[in-house]
Amino acid sequence: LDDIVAKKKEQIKIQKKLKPISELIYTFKNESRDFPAAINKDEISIIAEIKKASPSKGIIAADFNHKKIAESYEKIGIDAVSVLTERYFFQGENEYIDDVKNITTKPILRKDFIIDEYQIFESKALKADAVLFIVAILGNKIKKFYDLAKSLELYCIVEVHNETELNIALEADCAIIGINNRDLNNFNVDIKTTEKLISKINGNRLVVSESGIKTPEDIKYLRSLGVNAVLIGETFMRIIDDYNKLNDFII
Ligand code: IGP
Repeated sequence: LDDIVAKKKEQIKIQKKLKPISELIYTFKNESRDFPAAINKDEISIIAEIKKASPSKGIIAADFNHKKIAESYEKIGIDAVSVLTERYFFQGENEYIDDVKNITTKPILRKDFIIDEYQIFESKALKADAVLFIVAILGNKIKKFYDLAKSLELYCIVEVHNETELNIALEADCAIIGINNRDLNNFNVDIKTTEKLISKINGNRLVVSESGIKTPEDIKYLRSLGVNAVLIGETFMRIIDDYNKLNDFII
């Protein structure tokens, strides 16, 4: 995680010079798709991720084509799309958001490592509907970032991995909590992380279980815990050409 954050810092420095916030805001359009509504249904919702590579697995999808993946997702009827835009570790691109938004009717989550307020403006300019804030990176800055995103009509998933991080998210009064089953410092995945943390989430919040979801049974298990949505990346990337297999996950 430290490596990713360091690389991000470098990139943002350059981006800020290339495109200052004052320029970005001219491109803002108010066309936000309602992300919370998409994951607030009677049934469990599915957020399907577009992810070419990851630091733990290397290249996941050899013949990766973000548009084709978006088409497959649209066809099977997922509820929202998560688009990785981080370049150096996940091989994402900012431009994928607009491409995917033109294919799907669903809201789009920009999946990246947000460490600077600049990136919130950038996400809006890229037409994301929602962004991810990782408490392990932002700590108590969450509240400030959250308020800025809200003012730009961007929805936020606030990601936690343990109880300390969860308490920070709850104190900031975040409406959508993402429980990452993966520890970003050692990449260990344990889907039971969701079970451990969900009982501590109070109030009227939406809960997303993220990472390591491999089977329709995993989804049923998470549904039984009261999770509102699951975020699935790698598993879908590996079966993206097989509609029957993909369809098994739509429960
Ligand atoms: C998806 P998986 O195991 O289904 O591919 O995981 C998603 O949860 C994961 O990509 C993720 C992520 C993140 C990526 C969760 N939080 C933060 C980058 C940054």
